[in-house]
Amino acid sequence: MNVTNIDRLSVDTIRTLSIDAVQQAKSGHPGTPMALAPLVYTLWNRVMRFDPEDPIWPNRDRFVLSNGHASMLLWSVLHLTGTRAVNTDYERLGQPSVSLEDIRRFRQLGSKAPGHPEYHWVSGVETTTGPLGQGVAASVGMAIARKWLADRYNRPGFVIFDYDIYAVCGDGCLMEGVASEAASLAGHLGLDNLCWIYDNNHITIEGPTSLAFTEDVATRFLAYGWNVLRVGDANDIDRIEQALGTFRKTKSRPSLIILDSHIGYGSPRKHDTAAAHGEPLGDEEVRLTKRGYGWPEEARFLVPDGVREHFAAGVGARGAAARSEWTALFASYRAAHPGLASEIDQMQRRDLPAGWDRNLPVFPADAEGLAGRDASGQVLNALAQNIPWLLGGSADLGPSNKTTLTYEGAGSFQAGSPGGKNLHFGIREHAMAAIVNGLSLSKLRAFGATFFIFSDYARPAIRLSALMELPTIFVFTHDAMGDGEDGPTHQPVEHLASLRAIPGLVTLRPGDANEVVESYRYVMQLRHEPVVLALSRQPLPTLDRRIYAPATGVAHGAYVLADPPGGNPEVILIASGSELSLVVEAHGKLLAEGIRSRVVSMPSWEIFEHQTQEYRDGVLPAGVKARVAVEQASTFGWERYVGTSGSVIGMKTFGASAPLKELQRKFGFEPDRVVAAARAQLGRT
Ligand SMILES: Cc1ncc(C[n+]2csc(CCOP(=O)(O)OP(=O)(O)O)c2C)c(N)n1
Ligand SMILES: [Mg+2]
Repeated sequence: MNVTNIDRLSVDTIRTLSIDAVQQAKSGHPGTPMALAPLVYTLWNRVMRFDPEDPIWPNRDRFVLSNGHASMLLWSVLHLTGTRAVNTDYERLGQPSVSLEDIRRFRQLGSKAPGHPEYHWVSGVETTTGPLGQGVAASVGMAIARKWLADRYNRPGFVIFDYDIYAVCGDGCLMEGVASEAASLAGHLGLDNLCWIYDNNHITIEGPTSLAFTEDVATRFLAYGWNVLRVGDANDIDRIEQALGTFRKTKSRPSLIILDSHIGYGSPRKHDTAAAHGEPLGDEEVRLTKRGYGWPEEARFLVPDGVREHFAAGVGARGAAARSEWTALFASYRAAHPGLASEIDQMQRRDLPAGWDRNLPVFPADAEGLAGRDASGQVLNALAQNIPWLLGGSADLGPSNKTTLTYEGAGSFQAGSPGGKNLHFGIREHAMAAIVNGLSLSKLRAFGATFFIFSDYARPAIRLSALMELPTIFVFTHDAMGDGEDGPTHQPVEHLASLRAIPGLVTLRPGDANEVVESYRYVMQLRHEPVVLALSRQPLPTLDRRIYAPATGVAHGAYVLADPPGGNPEVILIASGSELSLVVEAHGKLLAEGIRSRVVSMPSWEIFEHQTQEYRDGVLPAGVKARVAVEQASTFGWERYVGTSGSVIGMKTFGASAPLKELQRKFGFEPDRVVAAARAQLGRT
């Protein structure tokens, strides 16, 4: 074996930093970093093309720690490699991404060594992990993105994108369904730039995996079409390096490296036990473990001389050389292919290309109208032609969601056609959302689609997109009872309320075709916020904007669509989506009765909350207490806008299977109900 002292010293530095940080924090997960230190060391210092001076260099290899509880592995290696910080304006800063002081303050407020890897918080973290399975699933999106980027931008003599994606995962990740969905798709797509390394330690929190996880993982992945490799000793760094080399030579298949390891390696009493998973070793055990490693027993947070230099000579030198070679290549690429080079620049900064909103449709007034999903399909097709790196797809509902890009040359993303812009996620909503996150992390603009009801199947990844501050786009159609005969299994009720509760996520439920256009116009300009678009299945009347306020009001989240003659309203009707035209009709009836109503279109609570107090007071004047909100969804939360004395016409039960007209009658979504509620608000019954 070619294990030198400095290899061993570097590995044990990762181990002991992890042990000390967990011990100091009195919380955390020491066992897995102790076991996987040789893997992370080998991958980073011998294999990965990553320049610590520039952790956002576009052609770097990606490292995903899907078993995010082992975060000390990442904090150790980011520290030891001297990885530099980057700010939100993509500027490279002089200071370290993770300092030794941060590690001393592991899991403390403000430390750059938090409990789990957090993308928006620490430079060098490629994706937020902790909810098991999400990291590996997002890595599939990264691998798809890399294939797409290479197809579009590489040219003869110019290999601009050839990076690889490495993801480390444990038993937990591989038990999670989202990982199975993602692995199945990765196998189908033959993503040979993707390598998962499975920490096969037979331990989870409750004890040995014999309690609940006895399947043959290798056979399962072979069945998915993966190349499966095995390393029988997690301390054998040469064998690990060899397996990683085999991955790099493997064509047409993703690779799974099954690494047999021992959690809590080196701890005399906790080795191979669940006790090593999630609690500090304890002072006495720390001493014994360090003694076993041949480490000074009393030293804390020790980085021996030569270790940082060793990382600098390994990953540091290799990464710097690769990046400077790439930078020179990119300079000549810019001369040869200026258009493509500037696309890459814009994409990296999440800028939009000139003319990105060219040819967006304008819909004429039409009582019959158009379904939200149909308007969305037209807009997406226009945008995808204007923005080369806008792509996406549906979880097998493209024809229903109207998200299929149908223009000449849009193409289908497959192993043999990696330039296609239509992704086919199959019926895998959870993986779809995680993959869309992975595409967004790779700086593509990506959307994923399904029925609104099945947003539940994608919710954990939607939440992470908000936590990571990624501009992912979720296109959810069949947003209410317009689904009709499909019945309560397909009729969303609580979904808007629950998604509105996710911090940082923008929800948009446009009320007619022109509001759909303006929603996309707003969405495309976001850089750090994910969006859920809730769109109707059924046609919605296209409002006559010569009579009503322009749909550009969508950019304020809510706007006054109509007022009584001379203004000065006495009652406010608020609606979103399919209920907008309903309140417009009620407004007409109220005016005829001499009741001065105002109509507020409110497609997005969150965007409205971003407006100035003055603007919000202008739309919802405090003096007008008589208010009626109408939305075919849970009434939960509408008190915020109608007050405790206001009226909300919404859903308090599940829906039912019946034609839409009957459902509207049964659940009260009719103009006369709105008129009655408005009268009642004014005390005129
Ligand atoms: C979705 C999800 N469910 C549960 C948890 C809580 N949890 C954290 S680690 C863990 C056990 C993971 O076992 P394994 O992946 O084998 O990790 P090891 O203990 O071997 O490091 C669990 C259940 C989680 N983080 N995410
Ligand atoms: Mg395990």
